Amino acid sequence: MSGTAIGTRAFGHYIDGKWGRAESGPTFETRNPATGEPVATYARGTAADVDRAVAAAKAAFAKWRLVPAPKRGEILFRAAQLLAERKEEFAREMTEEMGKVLLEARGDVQEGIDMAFYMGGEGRRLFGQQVPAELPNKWAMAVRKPLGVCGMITPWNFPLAIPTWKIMPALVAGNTIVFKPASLTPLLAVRLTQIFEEAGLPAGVLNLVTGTGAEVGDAILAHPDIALISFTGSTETGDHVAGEAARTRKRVSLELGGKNAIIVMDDADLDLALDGIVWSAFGTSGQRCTAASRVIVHRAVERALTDRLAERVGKLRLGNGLTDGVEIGPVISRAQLERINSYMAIGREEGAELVLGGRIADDGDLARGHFHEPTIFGGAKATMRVAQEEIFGPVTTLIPVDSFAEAIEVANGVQYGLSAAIYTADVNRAFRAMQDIDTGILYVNAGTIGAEIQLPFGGTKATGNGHREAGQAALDVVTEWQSIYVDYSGRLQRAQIDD
Ligand code: UN1
Repeated sequence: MSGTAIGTRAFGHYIDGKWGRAESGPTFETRNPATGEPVATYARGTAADVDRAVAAAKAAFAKWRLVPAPKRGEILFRAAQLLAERKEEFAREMTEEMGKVLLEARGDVQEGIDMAFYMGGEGRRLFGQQVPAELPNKWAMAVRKPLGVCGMITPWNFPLAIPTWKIMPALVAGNTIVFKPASLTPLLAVRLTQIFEEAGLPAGVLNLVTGTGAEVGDAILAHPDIALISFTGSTETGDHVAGEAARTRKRVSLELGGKNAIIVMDDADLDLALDGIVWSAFGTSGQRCTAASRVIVHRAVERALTDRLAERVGKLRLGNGLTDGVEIGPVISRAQLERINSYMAIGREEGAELVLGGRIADDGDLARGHFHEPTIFGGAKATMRVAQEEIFGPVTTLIPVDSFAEAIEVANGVQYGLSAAIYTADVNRAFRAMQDIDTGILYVNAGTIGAEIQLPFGGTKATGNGHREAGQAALDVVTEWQSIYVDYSGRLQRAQIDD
């Protein structure tokens, strides 16, 4: 194991440009999900800490909103540069605390770097609208204005990337932030905050409060001085977030669950489809919102695909994500492991065929962590719970279909709408899938994961509430439009009435 300081690292909140001491109050600890070893200790925040953080953010907003956007963008560029310099170090820390294999932890940090550079560039764009006025000697335009204090509540599966999706657009647009990371993985949130401090972000613009959802999260949801909540997590918690935030009429942006499908048609390149399924279903141990937890397969290729998939997945190596050659890391916690494993009995009782896996993996060193065998259910019906519910683990369910039309119907027949994919060599089918699949993200001849930050990220139906992160769409979440009319005619001109 790297880092002799493991278990001795302790971090307080970061409020108004100052780091508190973790030891000055109650704390909580994180543990490496691969080994059970302690990783770090954090201050366990309260509503009083949230109050202080919001007050700091509110005071800082008065100045930050007036800093020219290109200057705000320069701070993001510096943060991007610093993240790039520490990419390897941060990736290792992420693997220690969250468990994803190092290759993927590097990808998570890279996604944060990409977002920082992209939104840094927005400092010199932040396009508004300028349109012709209907009256002479009159100017008409709309500009983006920041909202104020934003409450950012982030999940454990992308400890760096998802915080950057929320924080970078908010900052470049002139907002200030109270940031609450998942209590299972605050380390990269601490690192990101330290990076901003080093990059010269003024005190109070970004405040970090660690702790539980019930204490810190709920205090953020209830605070009257917070204008926006951006939350990524389960649909169940998302419903709670939206309900609580409605009491103080906050804007709410939600990124919630998925039950993403890969369709494999009878004309697909099976080798390519297998690569996409293995990567999308079992990468990050299936703990991505975008994970392929369903494979909708044309009956003509069902047998071949099932057999070849089982052969490939059976060879995947489980273990500590810092060990060379390991392809599947642990899942995040004991509770999650048990939840995933409970679906094994659910699937079997419903009559799905257990093609591979199905057990908690506890041979040798694996017993120290939270490992689940990569699992494939085959021959499933689209209505079964294993074909409908988000499992968030290394489990995928194969559903045979007889036609393209049925494949589309099954793909759309779940409550979620985040990501979907189709493997086909037929350009007409590909375009019909683009037209008829009801998801926020769609892939043709690629798996369901791997969204790039310059396009909108998010989904339809129970996956969210209509907002998008990333790309230009992220700016719509963190800004308010102000339409401005300037009449330089020197006389009263009445819209809709005068010529
Ligand atoms: C998530 O799972 O919440 O497209 C985010 C992807 C990554 C982001 C996933 N770029 O899989």
